[in-house]
Amino acid sequence: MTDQRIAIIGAGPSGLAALRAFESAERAGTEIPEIVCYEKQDDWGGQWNYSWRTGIDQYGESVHSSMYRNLWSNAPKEALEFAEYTFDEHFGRPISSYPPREVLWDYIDGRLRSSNAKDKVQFATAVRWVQYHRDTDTFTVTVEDLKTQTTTSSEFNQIIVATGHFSHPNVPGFAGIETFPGVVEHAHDFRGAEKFADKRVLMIGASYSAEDIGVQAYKMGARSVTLSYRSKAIGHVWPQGMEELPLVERFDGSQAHFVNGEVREFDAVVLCTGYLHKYPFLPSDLSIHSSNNVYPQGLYRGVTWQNNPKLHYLGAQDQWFTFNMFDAQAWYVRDLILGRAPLPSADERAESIEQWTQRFKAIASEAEEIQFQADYIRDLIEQTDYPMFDLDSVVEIFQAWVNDKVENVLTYRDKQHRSVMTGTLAAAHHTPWLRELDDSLQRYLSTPPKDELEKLL
Ligand code: FAD
Ligand code: NA7
Repeated sequence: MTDQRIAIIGAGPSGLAALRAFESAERAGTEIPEIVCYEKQDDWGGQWNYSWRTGIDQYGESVHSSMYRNLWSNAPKEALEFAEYTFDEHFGRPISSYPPREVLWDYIDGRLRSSNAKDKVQFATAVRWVQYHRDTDTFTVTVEDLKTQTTTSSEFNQIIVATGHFSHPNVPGFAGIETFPGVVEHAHDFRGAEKFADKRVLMIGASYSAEDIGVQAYKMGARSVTLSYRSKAIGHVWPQGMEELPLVERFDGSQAHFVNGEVREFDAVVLCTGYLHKYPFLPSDLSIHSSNNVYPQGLYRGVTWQNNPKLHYLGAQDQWFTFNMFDAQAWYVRDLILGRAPLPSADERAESIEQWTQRFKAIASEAEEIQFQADYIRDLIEQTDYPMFDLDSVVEIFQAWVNDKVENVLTYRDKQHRSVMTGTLAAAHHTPWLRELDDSLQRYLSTPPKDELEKLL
C-alpha cells in the first residue's frame, strides 16, 4: 500500500473530506498511500473561498466560485454538519441555523487547520490532463503550476475527482436578448445585489439561484423582482414586489414577453439557469455526462467510475445534503483504496447501479428525492467507520426548511433547528436576516449593543 500514489483534484469541501478521511485512518495507525491534492486556487474551500473576481482570475484561469458576497447558508447548517466535527466543537457555543458564507468557510477550514493536510495540497496548480494507461493500470496527471507557468507530469494509481459541478454556467439563449440594453449576467458571475436597488430585475430559472438571488435583490431594495420558470414554478407565497411568471418567450429591448402573453419592462436580467458537468482535464470516456441530478449515471455507489474503478468522483450529485454526504463518500472511497472495503465485480456493480437507477427514476416529489439521498448516504456510511447519524431526523429538518421557505422566504433563515449530532438547539441570531447588511464572521459572532439591535428590529 505504501508505494501507491493517489491524486485528489480540487480542495473544496469534497477534496477536504478526502484529505480528512485519509488523515483519520492515519491517526488510527493505518499506513496510508502518498497523497497529492491539486488545487487551482490559492487557498482551499472551493465554492466557499469567495472571490470578487468574475470571468478570468489573476492567473488567466476561469474563476471557479459562483458564490456571492452576501450568501448565507441556503439550508439549515444542521443538515450539513459533519458527524465527526460538530459546530459545537468548532465554535464552542451554539450558533444560528443559517450562517453566512465566511462562517461556514471557517468551519470547513477549522476541521483541518491543526492537521498537516495543507502539506499535501499543491495550491495554484491546475490539473490539465489525466491519462489512463491500460498496460500499467496507472494514470499520468499533467498539471500547470500557475505561478511559474510550468507543466509537469507524474504517475498515480488512483484518482479522486473533487472539482465540483457548479462552476461552468449553463447559458441558454433567448430570442431578442441581444437587444436588451441593461445588464445581463449568469448567476455564476453575480457577486452582490446592491446594484439592483430601485431596479426591475428578472431572474430566469426556478431553483436555488433564482430564489436566493431574487431574495437578495429584494433585500437590497429592488423595485420589483420577477422569476421566470421553464417547467415548474417555485410556488412560494412571495412578498409584495416579487412575482413568478412562466418562461420568457422573447425580449424586445427592455421588454420581456412571457409565454402566457404578459409583458414586463426590466433593467437587469440574471440567468439562474444552472451549471454543466464539465471536466476539461478528463477524456470523454472517464467524464460524467449528466444533467444536475441526484444519481448521475456511470458511478458505482455514486462515486466510483464503473468503467474504470480506479477513478472516483466526490460530490457529483445534485445536493440536498452537502458536507456530511461528501464525508460519507470520501470515507467509502478511502476504504476502497485502502482495500478495507471490497470492490465488487463489474457485474455486481452494474446490478447495484441498476437498482439505484430504478429507484432514482421512480422519484416523484422533492420529499422522495431528499429521502433517496438520505438512504444513499446511509448505505455508504454502513460500509465505513464514519459515525452513523440520525439521517431520518435530518430528512425532517429538510422538510421543515422547505415548508418555512414556502411560507415566508424572507424569514426562514431566522428559524432554529436542533443538531442531530449533539442535540444542541441553534441560537437565535442577534439580527433578523432581512435587516443584517454585514455578512462578516466578525459581525456574526459579535454581540451588538442593545440600542443598535432595537433599531434593527
Ligand atoms: P467545489 O466547492 O466547487 O470545489 C471544487 C474545487 O476544485 C475548487 O476549489 C476548484 O478551484 C478546484 N478545481 C476545479 N478544477 C480544477 C482543476 N482543473 N485543477 C485543480 N483544481 C481544480 N451548499 C450548502 O451546503 N449550503 C449552501 O448554502 C450552498 N450554497 C451554494 C451557493 C452557490 C452559489 C453554489 C454554486 C453552491 C452552493 N452550495 C451550497 C453547494 C456547494 O456546491 C457545496 O457546498 C460544496 O462547495 C461542493 O464542494 P466540492 O468540493 O464538491 O466542489
Ligand atoms: P439548478 O438547481 O441546477 O437549477 C437550474 C434552473 O435553471 C432550473 O430551474 C432549470 O429549470 C432552469 N433552466 C435551465 N435551463 C433553462 C432554460 N433554457 N430556460 C429556462 N430555465 C432553465 O441550479 P442553481 O444555480 O439554481 O443551483 C445550483 C447550486 O447553486 C445549488 O446547489 C445551490 O446550493 C446553489 P428546469 O426546472 O430544468 O425546467
